Amino acid sequence: MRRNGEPGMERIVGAVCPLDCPDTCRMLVTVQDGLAVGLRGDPQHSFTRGFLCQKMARYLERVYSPDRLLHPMRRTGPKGSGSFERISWDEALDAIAGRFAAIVRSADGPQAILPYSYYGTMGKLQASSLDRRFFHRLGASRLDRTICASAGGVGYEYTVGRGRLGADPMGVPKCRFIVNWGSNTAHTNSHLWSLMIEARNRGATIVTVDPYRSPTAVRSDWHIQPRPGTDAALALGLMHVIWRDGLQDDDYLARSTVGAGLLRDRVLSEYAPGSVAAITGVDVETIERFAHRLANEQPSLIRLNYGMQRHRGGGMAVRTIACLPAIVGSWRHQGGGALLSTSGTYDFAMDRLTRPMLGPPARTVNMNQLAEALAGELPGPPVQALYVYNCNPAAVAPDQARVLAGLRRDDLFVVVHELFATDTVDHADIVLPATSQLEHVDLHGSYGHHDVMYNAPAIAPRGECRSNNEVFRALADRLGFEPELFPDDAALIREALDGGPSLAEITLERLESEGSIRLKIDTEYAPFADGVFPTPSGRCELYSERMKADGFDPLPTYTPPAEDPRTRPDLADRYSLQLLSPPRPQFLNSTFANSPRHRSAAGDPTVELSESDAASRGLSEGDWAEVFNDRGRFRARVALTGNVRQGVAVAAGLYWNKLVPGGSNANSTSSTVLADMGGGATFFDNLVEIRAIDPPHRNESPSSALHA
Ligand SMILES: Nc1nc2c(c(=O)[nH]1)N[C@H]1C(S)=C(S)[C@@H](COP(=O)(O)OP(=O)(O)OC[C@H]3O[C@@H](n4cnc5c(=O)[nH]c(N)nc54)[C@H](O)[C@@H]3O)O[C@H]1N2
Ligand SMILES: Nc1nc2c(c(=O)[nH]1)N[C@H]1C(S)=C(S)[C@@H](COP(=O)(O)OP(=O)(O)OC[C@H]3O[C@@H](n4cnc5c(=O)[nH]c(N)nc54)[C@H](O)[C@@H]3O)O[C@H]1N2
Ligand SMILES: [Mo]
Repeated sequence: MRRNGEPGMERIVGAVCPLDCPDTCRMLVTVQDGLAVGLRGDPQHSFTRGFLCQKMARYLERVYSPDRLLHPMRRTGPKGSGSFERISWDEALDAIAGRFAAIVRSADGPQAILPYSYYGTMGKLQASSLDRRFFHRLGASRLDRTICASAGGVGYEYTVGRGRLGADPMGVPKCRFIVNWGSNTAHTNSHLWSLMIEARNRGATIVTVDPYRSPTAVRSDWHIQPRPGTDAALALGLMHVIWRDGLQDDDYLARSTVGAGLLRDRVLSEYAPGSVAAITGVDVETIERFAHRLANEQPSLIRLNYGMQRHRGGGMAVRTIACLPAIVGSWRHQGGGALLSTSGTYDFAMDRLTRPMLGPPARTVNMNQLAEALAGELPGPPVQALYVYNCNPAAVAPDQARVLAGLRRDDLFVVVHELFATDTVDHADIVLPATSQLEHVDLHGSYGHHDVMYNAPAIAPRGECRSNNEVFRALADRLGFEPELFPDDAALIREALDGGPSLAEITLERLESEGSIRLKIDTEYAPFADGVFPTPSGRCELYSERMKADGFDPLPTYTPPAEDPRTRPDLADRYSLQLLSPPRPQFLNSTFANSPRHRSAAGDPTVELSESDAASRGLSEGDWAEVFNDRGRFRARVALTGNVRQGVAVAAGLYWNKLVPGGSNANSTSSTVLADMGGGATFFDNLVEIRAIDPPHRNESPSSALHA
């Protein structure tokens, strides 16, 4: 099929990186005879400037991988075995529609169907449009998508009024003091990191606050290493020093905040550097110096990310840190203040796209509690059918052993729409093959810059792959839903763009020709320079009536972790190491963990320990060890990098279970305890123990390990 003009003719198609990452790079795909033969970053894109990360630079290998799923399949072996036979799309869609219709008619009703998705693609269309309409119209259970950013989103919103408004990354080169707080920026937001380096070249200092000497901490001028989950206490200690030493911005505080006096009284009486040092493990002198520099070296920026959110007190920690810019007056400057996410600047018409009011009211299931949902422990009817897309819960969800046990329930009907045979796919009754980003159309915002972007399809779908939206259209048709609710993708893009002032004059036609367009916001955008905040009071709420009404302390406070040996002696007897399991740079969550190139670059799973913790357990560099707690266990090689303090362990990377010895990853130990706000996940609030084991046999097949 020659769809692309003359044989041999090359054309360049503008695309967008679909990964769940703040950078949202613009890419240029070279297409020849219907094949994508080249892919590079777009040097014209203002934020990403032509540079792609080590994952997306090789995206064509993924698109054309021999491992792509290319046709629908039906399970033939036991659940989890990954044995399937090829079927036609008609057979697959009939099986799904038939089963869904039967569940809708059953005594349990449609709420026994649970959609399960996250951001395998960030595209507005393929991540949150017809899927939402379909499941709302069906009356299925609703999914609260809390696995990543919801605790901090809510905490930030209490303070500044809109969870996802923050400093303009394009202003970062002007900053003088830059803090990466719980953020591995050099790897997880690498284009922002380049702007930080630009600031450093102009004299700025880069600081990282992280219990782990992360790659970003290694490259920073100053690394502050608190105990996990103690960030709020550290921030309150900074406030103490700032007020005690008169470093606060009185004018900004008086004009633009609520509750400054109350907060000042609290921190002066309760958070003296000595007590904060005892909680955080950060010494008094560091706390004093950090406070002085943050206040004095303006513009200062706090890039706060996910590290501190994945603990029980994560919402309150973000809420507390988000007060600092108003106290030191850093919101006055472009690039200054705090940056959690930029996505709130976009006025996409999300409600029109997703239609939350469609269909009957239904229960909401928190996605972090998939284990409980599949075990029938949540209120409402038992889950009879699970439809997974854009997500790999068998590897990424907490309390993995219980998630897998749930997925293996014989009476559960599981549909998985995927590009690759993930651990989740192995548990499917019906597997549907998904298009890659080069094979479908999409519209993108970003959570790390301010551009609206258009992803044009570059090539025809491989094999029989279909996009998420195509599948929901076909299922809607089979279930007799109103066709006007399931229009084509161009119509959906127009609806999404018809949202509000920041999108004024941005049309599908312009996007098709320009590819990427900055939102209609100031060139020198500084959201709170005028001191007006989108809170109920119109000010930055250091004291929050809304929090009080919601049952929280209305003032910032410190909430200890759920699993901390110092506050949980009951657990500390058996499990004394706080395990952090952040992503590995070679993978994007569990995406790319099946790519031979990225797997070999990442190497075996590792667990980093302090010398003394290793020695007391008889462990040496390179030894295979088992990391375990009451929830489960996984294997990793001991790495003595000097990057963790005593009492902390780090197992980076979300490996695929079936591709590692032992057949499980770090989420076999993480818990489904929810964070204080937003129902957030607590992946890093996790006490474990570690013991030596024999090395895996050379010929031990990872998949036989899984099914042993
Ligand atoms: N290369 C790559 N980039 C990615 C991703 C990826 O998988 N790979 N994932 C993307 C996604 S979905 C997300 S959500 C973001 C995540 O982006 P980040 O938030 O930057 O990533 P993490 O590595 O999860 O967490 C950052 C750091 O927080 C630290 N940390 C853990 N506990 C605490 C704590 O209590 N306090 C403090 N201060 N720090 C703590 C960890 O040690 C880690 O170094 O990155 C996105 N970008
Ligand atoms: N222990 C621990 N656990 C974590 C984290 C951690 O740091 N530590 N991080 C958490 C975070 S921040 C996040 S965001 C989650 C991420 O968890 P997930 O959202 O599950 O992310 P991925 O592992 O990248 O899996 C996404 C899947 O979507 C598929 N996909 C991509 N595009 C499409 C498409 O167009 N259609 C369909 N149907 N499928 C597609 C990909 O092939 C991939 O398998 O994991 C969380 N889990
Ligand atoms: Mo995430």
